[in-house]
Amino acid sequence: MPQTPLELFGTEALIGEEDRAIRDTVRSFAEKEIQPHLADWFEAGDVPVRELAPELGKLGVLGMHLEGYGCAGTSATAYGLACMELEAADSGIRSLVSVQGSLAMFAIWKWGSEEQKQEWLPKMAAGEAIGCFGLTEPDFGSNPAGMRTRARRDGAGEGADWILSGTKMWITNAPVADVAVVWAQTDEGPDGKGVRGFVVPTDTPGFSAPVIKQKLSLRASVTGEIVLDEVRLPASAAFPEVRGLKGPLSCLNEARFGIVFGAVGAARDCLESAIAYAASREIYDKPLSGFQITQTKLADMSLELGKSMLLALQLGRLKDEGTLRPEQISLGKLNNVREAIAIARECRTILAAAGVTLEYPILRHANNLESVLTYEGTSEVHQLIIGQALTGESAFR
Ligand code: TGC
Ligand code: FAD
Repeated sequence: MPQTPLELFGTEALIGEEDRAIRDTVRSFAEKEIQPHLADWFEAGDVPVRELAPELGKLGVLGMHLEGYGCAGTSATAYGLACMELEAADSGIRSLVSVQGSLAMFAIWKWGSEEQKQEWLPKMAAGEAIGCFGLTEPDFGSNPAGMRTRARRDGAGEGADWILSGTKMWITNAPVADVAVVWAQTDEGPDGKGVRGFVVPTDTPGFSAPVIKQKLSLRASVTGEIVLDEVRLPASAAFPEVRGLKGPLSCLNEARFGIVFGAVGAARDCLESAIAYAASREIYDKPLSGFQITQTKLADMSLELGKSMLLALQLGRLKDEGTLRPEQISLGKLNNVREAIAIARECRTILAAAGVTLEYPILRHANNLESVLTYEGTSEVHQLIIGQALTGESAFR
């Protein structure tokens, strides 16, 4: 009886009963409610975020690893496994959940005032309000310290309104969001030290979020700009305490952790599809799966997939213990996305021509993974974070 790649590694035994039950529920939802629509959503370059979000809210995955305010308070590993199942469907769906739970909700949960938490978190957990997270700008992606978006006080004193102006770029869900967490430079410090976060309702005058069209990757996800044209906000819109880049970077830790697991899901789906295809495809009167070259490819890919899974579970264990460090998350994101994209491309060769259509998920995953390789810190940025941890020297500048 053929084994699945992860069975070979016996990783199932490393997952606790409760985490496994959550994982199975998410897998079943993804298979029934998401998978059947993906080819159409991807082809259309659109996804019905407004309809999907309340369903994901009922499933309990929006902000699932946060405590209180309507969030489920699961383990970090359970959150990772949920990301794995969602990304086995499509990276765009995992992105929706990452951006909502780990970026927009986490930012408010970790850094927001009690008033901001009460106002936004319960409806975001339910999927009734959609959030986005604006850090990247047209000229500043890897180096957010250079951001040009400005927040200035209109008048003197802590009670004065804020005025925001600038442009954010490549922002997942911005065109459909109800609330944007926007990071902006203030005059409270130089070189990124004065960066502050703002909770911006998207119906505030001066806020607009045009859609970015013609993406060839992450097509089942809505991406937009955020244009802030003298957006006036009350003093209470700012996160009260946090200053500097550690505000947004702390949120990225959460989303990057989800990607460590998510990439395994995309790779697993590719490999399972390739194994099934190779068994059913006959060449030279024999199943493709019976040829040595096919088996060598499958063996090497199953090895990398299993190693990625072990790495994800180890990082999950560290996060649940409360000891996970940012450079360890970088190891996971660098390895697991790099290997997932290699697996997706190799699987595509097994399907040959059939692999270039949307009938099979493989090239859709491969194309999506190009975005995953870039967002939440490019591979090069993660190499430099690891390099800095190893040497004590920053090679960023
Ligand atoms: P650096 O001088 O090293 O640090 C500035 C301040 O931040 C603190 N810090 C962190 N805090 C928490 N978590 C981390 N991972 C942190 N890394 C750094 C640091 O201690 C310092 O604090 P303080 O209090 O001393 O001021 O910063 P740098 O300017 O040299 O930046 C280097 C680097 C590489 C860390 C950073 O620029 C970086 O990560 N660049 C990549 C940008 C990025 O990943 N953007 C992602 C945007 S969001 C997105 O892509 C969403 S995609 C959709 C989806 O997720 O599905
Ligand atoms: P750049 O920073 O211009 O990098 C260009 C090249 O330079 C890369 O190869 C990079 O690795 C390399 N490089 C960078 N620094 C160094 C260095 N020090 N040394 C050597 N090489 C270096 N952002 C958000 O804020 N919110 C979102 O919701 C969001 N969603 C996204 C969705 C999609 C589909 C995509 C594609 C992106 C999204 N992003 C989002 C933006 C994403 O985080 C950025 O694209 C990413 O951080 C890289 O920035 P950049 O594209 O400007 O590349």
